[in-house]
Amino acid sequence: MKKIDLRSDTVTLPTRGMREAMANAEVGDDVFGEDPTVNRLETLAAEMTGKEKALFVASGTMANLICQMSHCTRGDEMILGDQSHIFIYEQGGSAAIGGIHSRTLANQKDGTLDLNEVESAIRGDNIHFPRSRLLVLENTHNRCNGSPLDPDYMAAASRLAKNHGLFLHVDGARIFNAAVCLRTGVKDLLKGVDSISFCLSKGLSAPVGSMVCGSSDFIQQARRVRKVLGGGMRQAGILAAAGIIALTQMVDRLEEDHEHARIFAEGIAEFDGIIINPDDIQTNIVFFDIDPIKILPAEAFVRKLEEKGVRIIQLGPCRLRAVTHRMIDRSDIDEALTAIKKVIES
Ligand code: TLP
Repeated sequence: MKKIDLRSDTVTLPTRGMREAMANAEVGDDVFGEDPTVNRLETLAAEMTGKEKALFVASGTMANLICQMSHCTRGDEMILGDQSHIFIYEQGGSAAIGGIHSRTLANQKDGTLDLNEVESAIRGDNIHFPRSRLLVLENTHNRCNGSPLDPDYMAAASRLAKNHGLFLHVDGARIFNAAVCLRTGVKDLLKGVDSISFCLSKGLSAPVGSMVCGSSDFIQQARRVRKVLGGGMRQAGILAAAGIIALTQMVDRLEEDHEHARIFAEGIAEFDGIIINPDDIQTNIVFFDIDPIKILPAEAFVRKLEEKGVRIIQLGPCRLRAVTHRMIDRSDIDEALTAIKKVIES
């Protein structure tokens, strides 16, 4: 049976062009800075984000941790959203490995933090307090329906951070989805940002890897942190070759994923017992709630849907998520909607 895998955009497979580029990549030892393909990818990522330098790393989780540990020393505090990936899904590595204290604020529905609340959370100089050092935003915001944070908000957050001597890090795992959705340049979203991490291996379809971008000094420190985390790779050009294709050929097509997500959201909104406002869906992530009385408990719903060849994931007692990506075409969306209808009716 054909599988329609909507669990995540991380399931995208490399394209044929990526595989060819990987097979033919010119490589060297990247810990010595001698891998020409990694160097090309890093130059490209820095250019595209408007930062001085970039660093190729193994994953989004590693990228975020490297950024936190490059900005903060042990005992420093970072302010971040209570729905952020860093806070919820990164095993508390900030504290466990980085010794960084998390001050969480409620994410608003659109993924932003209330900047007045951020300002109130910044600590004064007091021997009892940790030092406020870092503000973290997520763009797009995964758990807030993949919402994009717009350039005005990003600029306001950056001004606030600067006025109070804080660094601003953006977990931009899906920053290209944000830029495509808002029809703006990634550079415009990141103007006042000190560091950005983004993933090559989600909608952009590379098999492995994330980028960290920032100033030259910051990246020098990030390179040290990557090494202590065991992330210094050797002939990594084999992976970077796919990353170059991800950045040069895969960005514009993200719009198609957003369109599919929108059609899917509008489709499921028609079903009694599924709770979603399709207007909340702007990029490729569709969160929705299921009424366990009218339909089925979420776990059973996911299981029954999987029996029909459609995979989604449960991310809360009644909360489900479907993500569109390159391996999903328009007919898959229709098939997924038909399968959901059948499960509801059965
Ligand atoms: N997100 C994954 C899961 O971990 C939930 C997904 O399927 O969405 N930042 C954000 C905003 C992310 O969504 C993710 C991955 C990461 C960082 C971590 O990236 P990886 O998986 O490369 O460590």
